[in-house]
Amino acid sequence: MAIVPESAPLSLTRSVPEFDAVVIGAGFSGMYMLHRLRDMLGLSVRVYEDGDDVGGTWYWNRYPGARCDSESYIYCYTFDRQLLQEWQWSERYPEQPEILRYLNHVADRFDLRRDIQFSTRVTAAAFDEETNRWQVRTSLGEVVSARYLIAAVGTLSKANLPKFRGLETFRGKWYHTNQWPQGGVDFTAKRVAVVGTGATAVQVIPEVSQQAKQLTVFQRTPAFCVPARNGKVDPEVVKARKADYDGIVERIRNSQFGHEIYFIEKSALDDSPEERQREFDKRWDAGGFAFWIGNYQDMLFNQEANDLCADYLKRKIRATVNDPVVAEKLIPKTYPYGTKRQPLDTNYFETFNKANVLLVDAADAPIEEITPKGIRAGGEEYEFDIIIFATGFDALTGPLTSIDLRGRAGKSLSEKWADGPHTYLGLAVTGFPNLFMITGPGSPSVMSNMPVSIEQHVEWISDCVNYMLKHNLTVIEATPAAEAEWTFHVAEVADATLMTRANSWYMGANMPGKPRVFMAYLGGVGVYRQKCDEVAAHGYKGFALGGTAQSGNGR
Ligand code: N01
Repeated sequence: MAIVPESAPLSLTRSVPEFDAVVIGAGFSGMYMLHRLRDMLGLSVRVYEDGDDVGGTWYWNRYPGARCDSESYIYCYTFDRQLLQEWQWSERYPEQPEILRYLNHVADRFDLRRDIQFSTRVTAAAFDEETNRWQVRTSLGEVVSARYLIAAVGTLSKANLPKFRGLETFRGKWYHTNQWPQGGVDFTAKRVAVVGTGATAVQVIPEVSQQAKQLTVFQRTPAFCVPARNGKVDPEVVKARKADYDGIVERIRNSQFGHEIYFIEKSALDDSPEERQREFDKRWDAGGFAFWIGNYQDMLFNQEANDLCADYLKRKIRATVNDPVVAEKLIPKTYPYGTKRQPLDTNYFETFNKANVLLVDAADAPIEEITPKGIRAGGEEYEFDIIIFATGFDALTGPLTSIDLRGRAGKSLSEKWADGPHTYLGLAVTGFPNLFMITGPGSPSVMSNMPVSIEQHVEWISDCVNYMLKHNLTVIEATPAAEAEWTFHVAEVADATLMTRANSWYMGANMPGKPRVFMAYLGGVGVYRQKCDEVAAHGYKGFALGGTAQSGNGR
């Protein structure tokens, strides 16, 4: 291991271990990236992972109720048909321990761990323009060099813990949902606060309310929830799906969002109120994302159509919550339906009927400070034994800019993205040659079923690396024109929708000072895949390729 002082400029650090590729992160994306590069291309790969085992998102997010909102039969790798046949999911929506077991199984099956260095964070990486290689520094002080640097860092991996005054004075225990203790937390006889009401809190709140003596929820913006309707899947359905995986994979890869869920191909305004009610009921009863991404096709484009969907959900809240004052507080009023990520719930609104649950409207009474005893909001002090921050993430860009990534001329990614992410296809960044991002900003990413987008990116990147090897090339970089055109396109597609109207994490609006930019590509998983394939088919159009293996220090 080459240990190099933190002060030594990375670009001047030579004589260090060399790899063909360094992959940052051993979640869904890093694991598959390793398999592709090592086992299919025969490259030397080092994966660095902050956690002490594989799993990424599913390693860290162990909070009570943690469960995936995509259906299990498609929330998995599809690259190995045998694996698809072998693995049995126990429920419609897989819960965190089960997904972690699955990822461990994959790590064993493909013997991945021997090339993953755990408990090691990549802290910095700099591109060396002389050798066309990345110099990578880790939290252990180790420096290695790699031709390719692949950020498999996840999109929701940098927790957002708001800077609440006085947190350090709190005498109880506090946790962020993203950094949940391995052994779990016992809420028995405890007074518990949950801050936040996003998709995570919606899973946490009903669970904690069952154990805690008293649960107080601090809500700044209410959520439009729909029922998950989790449960066992009919064995006949499981069998039919197993028999049809080729068809399923084809359909999800070419879909809008990576699910087998499709918009109703007409306007909500074209149906009579009775027909609309029937369509809404059907989706409400089906549970899951059907109400969100399987609704009328103009729901995310037309405010009038959107209002019809929103009104249906508001009626459901009023019908579920007994106290009309509480119900009104729980009804979203400040953003169009579906423009924040759809939370799926199991008894979320019902939870506010329980005698031990209190809702504090943090929009009217903002959290002022954390005190030794609890939380002061709206001039009142609430006392707690435990505070849970379900306050989300510095999404998409945060995990990347929190690494000191420096491209040509030592320019940092944070500087480059000061006014929002600029990328080509969400895969590459001008000025950062040989760097690839998996599900980066500007790709469908968080607006899709993640494993579908992850597999597409991993396969595209490994095909690209293979092309470089075959053509004896050592450097690939997005051209400024291609990057500018793509970044403009991502924005124009988002601007045509209502999605930009919410203060969502998709917009960076949850982080004070973060530029307000819609960060995912909304053109659809299928359309996007075609565009990426065309780029590859045209010799990586929009990229400048160069160098030779001789000039560039081996492969
Ligand atoms: O985070 P969020 P999340 N004072 O940002 C509130 C994925 N996920 O962890 O809306 C008071 O959505 C904030 O309020 P506001 C999924 O993609 C996946 O819940 O900003 N409140 C909000 O209510 C999801 O979208 C699964 O006004 C403050 C909450 O904290 C993403 O993770 C399951 C505050 C944060 O909500 C993030 O969800 C769960 C403050 N200072 C989650 N700061 C799966 O299915 C923030 N808040 C895989």
